[in-house]
Amino acid sequence: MQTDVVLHSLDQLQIELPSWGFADTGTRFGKFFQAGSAIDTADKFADAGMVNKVTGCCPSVAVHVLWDFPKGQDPREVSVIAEKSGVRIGSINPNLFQDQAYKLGSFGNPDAEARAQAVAHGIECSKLGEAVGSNLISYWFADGTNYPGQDSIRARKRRFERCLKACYDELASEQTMLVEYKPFEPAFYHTDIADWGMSYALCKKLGDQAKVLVDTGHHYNAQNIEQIVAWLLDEKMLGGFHFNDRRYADDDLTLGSIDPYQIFRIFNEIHAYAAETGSYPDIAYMVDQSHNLKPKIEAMIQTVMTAQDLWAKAALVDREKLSTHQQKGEIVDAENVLKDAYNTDVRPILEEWRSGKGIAANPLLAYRESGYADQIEAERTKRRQELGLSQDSSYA
Ligand code: PSV
Ligand code: MN
Repeated sequence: MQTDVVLHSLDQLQIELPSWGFADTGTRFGKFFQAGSAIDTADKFADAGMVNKVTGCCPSVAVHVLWDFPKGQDPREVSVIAEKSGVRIGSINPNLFQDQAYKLGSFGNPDAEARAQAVAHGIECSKLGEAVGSNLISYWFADGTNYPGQDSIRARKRRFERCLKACYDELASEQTMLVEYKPFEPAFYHTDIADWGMSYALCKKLGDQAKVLVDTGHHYNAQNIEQIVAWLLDEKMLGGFHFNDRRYADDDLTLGSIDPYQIFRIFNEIHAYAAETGSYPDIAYMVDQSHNLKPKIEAMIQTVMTAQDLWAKAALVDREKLSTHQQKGEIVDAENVLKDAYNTDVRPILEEWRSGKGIAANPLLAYRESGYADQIEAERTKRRQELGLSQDSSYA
């Protein structure tokens, strides 16, 4: 087994956690509350810090501007809070979907005033990123239409081009704009950036600082995501991932819970690219999950452990052997090279990597034994009472 190769590859996998994964959230039908859920941004960082502590690979937290930066507070104070919990602020996520002005969209809205508001928010997010030392502005749009004829698809596309450009032009030189796509929801007839090709076309027009973000849940059933990843890598247009799994739509299930082999195949493309070019591409690996039923912190640790497990397996693919079989058209053998790697038990290597970092062999167990869950349940229940908050008064 090529242990060194895997150990080195694990050092490349830093996974960003979403601040919105620690607060009470739910489906549009209702929420099920957890006593230990985060009340405020400091709680979210503390919980993310705990996940980072036991996994050793989650040093940053994605933030949602509207939910994590209370109006009037100096954003730098928010980064100080993050640092106290042993994490830093990662990608900045503008919120271009909750304000009433966005009923007909943000960048695609037929109303120029609504578009101007959206652009101003995008620019504000880049400035905020600069203030807190974040280089990633991650755009997701709820934009689209619900009915044929509701708006001109091409006119909306051009509005998007103009608005994105206005935000892009204000990026600091070290910032990257990530553009996420999604085929449907909340818009149900057409989404303005429905797939990777649309995101790619927009980013290409903007310039080198714009890249495509692949949310694994934002595809139709049976879509070959690893092919999209391979193409984007080859075109140097892959900026980041939002990790989750899906069975039907954008289900935000735990990574690899439904189709772990798919995640393995995606990671395999990244390792193949690294083997060919000599270095790992600069990609932001981010979780986009918000658990309603599972205990939130445990679910996050489970996700990170699954990502590492599948990443390590994919790093084990024997590239030389694979290439030889591919050249000779030995299809069964080529496929088996992938299967052999996938079926390898990599837990001993993961334990070795963790022991090198001075962390426990089993992060989930370490978390359970830490007593953190009991502690935050008691403390946050008491704080809710003191503040006179009902359970669903958390920010997000
Ligand atoms: C939308 O479904 C999405 O995937 C976007 O990334 C958002 O930023 C995130 O979920 C949280 O709303
Ligand atoms: Mn996402």
